[in-house]
Amino acid sequence: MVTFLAGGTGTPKLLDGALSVFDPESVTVVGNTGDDVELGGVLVCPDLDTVLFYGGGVLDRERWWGIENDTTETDDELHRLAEAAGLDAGPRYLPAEQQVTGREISQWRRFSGVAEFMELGDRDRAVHVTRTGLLDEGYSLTEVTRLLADAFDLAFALLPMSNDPVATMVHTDEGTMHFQEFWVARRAEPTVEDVEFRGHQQASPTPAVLDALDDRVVVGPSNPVTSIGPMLSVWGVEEALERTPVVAVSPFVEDEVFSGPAAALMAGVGYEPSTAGVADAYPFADAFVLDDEDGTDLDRPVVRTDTRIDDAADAERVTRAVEEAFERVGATGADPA
Ligand code: FO1
Ligand code: CA
Repeated sequence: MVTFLAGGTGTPKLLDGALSVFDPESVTVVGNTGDDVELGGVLVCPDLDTVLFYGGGVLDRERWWGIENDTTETDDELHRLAEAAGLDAGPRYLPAEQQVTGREISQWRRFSGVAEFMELGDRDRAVHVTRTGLLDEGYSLTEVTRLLADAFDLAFALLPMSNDPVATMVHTDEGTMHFQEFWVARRAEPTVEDVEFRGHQQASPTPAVLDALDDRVVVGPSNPVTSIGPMLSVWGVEEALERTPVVAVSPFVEDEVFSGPAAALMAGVGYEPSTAGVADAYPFADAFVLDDEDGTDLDRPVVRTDTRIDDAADAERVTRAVEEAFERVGATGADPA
């Protein structure tokens, strides 16, 4: 059995190879939910959905979010209406009342649907409407995610990190904003001063997540701060990772990051934006997979390979390196249970 911690695009890209190296039935993916937003009355879970759509074979692989060839008729009409009515198209926060999920944290991640600032495709939106409807009926996010995984015929298990809401808030020189406002609306332009996982003290990992963290864990080449950080902020998760074999794949080649805002976010929270900083952020990791061209000296075992992932063959090569790293720390592929 093997568990992947996933957020953003890094780990989903690795899964593309992992699911041909590992038996999909032995794979569990734990998804970040710190990026989640309530937008236009529906709960959007970008990091769960990227894995859901990947596993269902419908992911837009150009953007690594949303559904391929999705139409945007509803989104287009929302923009037409807002413009015609003279309404501001920026992110519009809403008050905490009338929350989608009935929790206080909603006020930090809840946005109006007026000229929605994130594009939701029509099929994508159907997933959010179903998810939100089920949550309103009293299902947990874990149960809802399982039902959606069934609907998309996933061959592996997909779990949200928690049933409790956590909101990744970015403190910048232009004020504090939700991660999606920072990333989508502001294109990561404001200077990051700190990152906070609002609600994390009240959030707990689910029993299913704690179970999955008893197995070997792969931390994919996701952004350590906003993709993996929210999971680590939840009580008990780091402790569980201390106890189990963990291999992490660096999203950096020394101080060059493959994609996304990881460097600015790491610097903002006080980690060196580099492989050395990733190792500092993951004290529980027992071994690392680094790029061939990454000469970083670490205090833990390292397996090197070309870590750029552009296709399934690349992902398979990196997964083999992950397997080798597990062997290096004495964790075999056999299920000890
Ligand atoms: N990213 C964008 O850059 N622009 C968007 O309009 C946008 C919409 C969107 C809708 C649903 C979804 O699941 C993801 C979406 N993303 C969009 C991606 C998302 O902002 C990030 O890639 C993740 O949150 C990072 O992990
Ligand atoms: Ca460990």
